[in-house]
Amino acid sequence: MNKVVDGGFVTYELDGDVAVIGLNRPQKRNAISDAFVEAIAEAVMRAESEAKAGVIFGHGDHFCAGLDLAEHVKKTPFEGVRGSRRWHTVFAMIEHGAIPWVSALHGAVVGGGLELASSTHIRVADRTAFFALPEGQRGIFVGGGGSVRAARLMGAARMTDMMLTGRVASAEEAERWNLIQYLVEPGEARTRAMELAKSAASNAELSNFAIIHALPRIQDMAKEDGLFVESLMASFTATSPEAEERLRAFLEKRTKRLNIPEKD
Ligand code: 1HE
Repeated sequence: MNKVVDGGFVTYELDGDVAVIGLNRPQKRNAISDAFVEAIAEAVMRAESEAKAGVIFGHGDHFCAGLDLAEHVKKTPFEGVRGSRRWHTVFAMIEHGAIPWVSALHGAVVGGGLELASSTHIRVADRTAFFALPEGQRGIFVGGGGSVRAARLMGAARMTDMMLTGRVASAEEAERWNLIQYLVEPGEARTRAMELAKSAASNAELSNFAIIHALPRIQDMAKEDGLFVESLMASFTATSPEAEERLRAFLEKRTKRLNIPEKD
């Protein structure tokens, strides 16, 4: 494993093909300031240049308490909208970049923290995780893509409830609501996220690219358009040299079959 680089707001390390970004402002519960957003952007760009998948986790007792409210309180309306647009750009680098990302969640996954997690492709939470969108209580609105990404994961009705009433969802509720895909025991989120990221990193890069770029876009298309784009992506990936080699490896029994879970 590469040495952990502590860039102030984030730590960065490379574990094989997987880049690991740690949100590193635990004394402020990993609240995200403007400089913190830039540190995330820098780490994501570095990961894209040297890794095949990435993991994002939080140092300390929480994943992330969202927007840095102390910094936000002093902003003009124009600075506010520019700040929100910058969050959109940086989180889009995660969602529609070159590699898949897995978030490992524990403790507070709140406001902008939930928006960050929603921009990753797979969310793993341990049972200490709790999810909230207290923007209504703070007199603000989501600004890091939550109205698009988090609402699509859990549905607008649940998100409206969370924002209007301050409802805090448990990790178990988050799993039922489709906010997370994996629920693990306390302290195990990062280990499971690493396993999943390593698994994704072993796929053909072109397939991963198609999965993270085409699949979400197809959800926004009319049925016939979606099917047409699917055919293009299917042909584009299947005719690549890597696909040919991987298909041959399967037929010649040189590769593992499915990861079928073992029964207890
Ligand atoms: C913060 C922040 C923050 C903590 N900005 N400083 N997010 C929220 O409304 C969540 C606000 N935070 C909390 O509700 C709690 O801090 C937690 C439940 C996450 C954790 O509680 P706890 O008891 O462990 O910590 P604490 O004592 O509340 O906080 C420790 C310190 O972190 C304290 O500073 P200190 O100088 O008094 O030690 C807090 O002020 C500081 N801190 N959270 C600034 N968020 C792009 S739009 C997105 C919109 C949003 O994200 S809105 C949701 C904002």
